[in-house]
Amino acid sequence: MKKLNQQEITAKMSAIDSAWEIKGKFISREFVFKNFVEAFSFMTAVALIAEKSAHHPNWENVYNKVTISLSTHDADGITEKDIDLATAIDKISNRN
Ligand code: H2B
Repeated sequence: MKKLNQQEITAKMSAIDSAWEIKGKFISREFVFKNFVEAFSFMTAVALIAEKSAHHPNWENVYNKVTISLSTHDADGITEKDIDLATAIDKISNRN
């Protein structure tokens, strides 16, 4: 999977939620939920998709907040796989 250049990243980011930000080699977004159970159930849904697509998030959970950072380790940067996972994550977060 080929690493996207800055211009490609900017173009592809117009298709995902505007809350995603470029942070170095990652695209990153914070999600805020009502409580820990809501946050963790979101993480469970994301985990299943990540495992299915063999592409996994870096993330942090503090009570009702989940911060997700996506990057492709194998490419040492942001690829189409990160955009695809971000798209799937946005869909999950819009379910409730
Ligand atoms: N996740 C992420 N975020 N980047 C990768 O390069 C990556 C991964 N590689 N999950 C996958 C696993 C690879 O190691 C396996 C063999 O598919």
